[in-house]
Amino acid sequence: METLKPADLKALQFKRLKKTLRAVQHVDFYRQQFEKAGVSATDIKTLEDIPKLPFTRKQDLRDGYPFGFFAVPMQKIVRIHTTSGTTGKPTVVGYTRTDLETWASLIARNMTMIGIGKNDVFQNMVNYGMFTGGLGFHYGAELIGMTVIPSATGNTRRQIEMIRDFGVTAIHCTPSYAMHLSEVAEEMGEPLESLKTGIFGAEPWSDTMRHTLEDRLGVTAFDSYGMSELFGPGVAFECPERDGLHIWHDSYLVEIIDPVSGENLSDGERGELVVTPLVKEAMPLIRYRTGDVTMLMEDGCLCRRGKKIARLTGRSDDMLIIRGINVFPSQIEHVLLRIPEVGNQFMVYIDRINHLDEMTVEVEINRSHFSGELADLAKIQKKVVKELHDTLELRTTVKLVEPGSLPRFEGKAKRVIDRRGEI
Ligand code: ADP
Ligand code: ZN
Ligand code: K
Repeated sequence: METLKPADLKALQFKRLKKTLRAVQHVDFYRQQFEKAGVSATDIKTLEDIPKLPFTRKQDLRDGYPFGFFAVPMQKIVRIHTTSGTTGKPTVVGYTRTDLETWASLIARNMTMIGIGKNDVFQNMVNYGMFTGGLGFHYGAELIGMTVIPSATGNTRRQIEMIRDFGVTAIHCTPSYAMHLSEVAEEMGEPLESLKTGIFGAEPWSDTMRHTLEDRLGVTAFDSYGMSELFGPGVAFECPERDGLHIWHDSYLVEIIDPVSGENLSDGERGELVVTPLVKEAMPLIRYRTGDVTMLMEDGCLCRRGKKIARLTGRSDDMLIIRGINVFPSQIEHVLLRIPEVGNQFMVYIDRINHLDEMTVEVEINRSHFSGELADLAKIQKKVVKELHDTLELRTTVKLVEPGSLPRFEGKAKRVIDRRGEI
């Protein structure tokens, strides 16, 4: 699949697209959408006809809650997961037995690509419940014969003991949790010598964060991208080049669109990722608008064929607008990670005071860079305000707090609290 010649890949994609178009005819929503748009499956004669098809939005899935998007009878559904609900009510996804096998093999492909396999001991430190990252990675890792430790989340000290005692070589968790893990390991004086590979995903993280995690955990860090609507993790993954993520074009048809006009963008242009999965049985989707921002890169990776996508900087709806200025939480993270006097955990509060947006950033002081003098504290605070201003072009209030006092996250971090809507 990963070395198919472009013409053969196109033929396969088209065959699978046709099958998907037949499958969605079992879903009321699609029958209505196709009728509204005045298109039918027979109008799609080549892959280039895709823009004729209507989009599917997250809101459509919410409206179809719980099982409105299932294209097969319930007897054929063997598993249900939900999205994390980061941006609203969680939506439901269903899987047939074949879906579960297909999903596991996609993850196995990713892990094989970065060179881990049978000889590795893999600790999967994410939620094993409704979140797709737990069972998804579990089955993928088992399929390639890794020794899997389903440690899930919680009890970080115990997680660290297991890494040490079981000689864990590869871990999977959110980048936020990885940061916490490294702090606790440091406190315990555990060097985590066996670790080699870190797979981090489920939320945006910067390259600065990558370097910090690699330093602190002694791993090579790889980015993993996915979403429940597209099975879960396993959609796109960094290869050893670590310059963009390979997305499996035989399984996912990729478009990048202008989120406002809906027009298709060219390679190298940043926009919203739109995906038509080609291998889903229980819940096929057409032109699913992921809400995630990326671009298609040129097809030139040293390791395998196919255009990669750029790392995901955040969701189109992550962006905060503070006094008219666009701010991504990842920019704040980037600034703070570069300042040694403060720690890596932060919280952002946004309030509207006298009709003006006010942003407050709380960050922990780094004890090893703090003399204990009050004057020193003021100096550090000034520095953080200035560095944030240089990057964001926005004046923020900075509160320095005790090390260890800010929340730590086991799954996806929620670092931004927008209180502007509250009375
Ligand atoms: P929810 O959309 O409710 O958070 P999911 O658990 O399905 O539910 O999460 C999928 C979303 O997580 C993606 O749409 C994307 O916004 C984010 N995400 C997943 N992996 C990454 C990654 N490697 N980089 C950036 N964002 C990611
Ligand atoms: Zn590659
Ligand atoms: K720092």
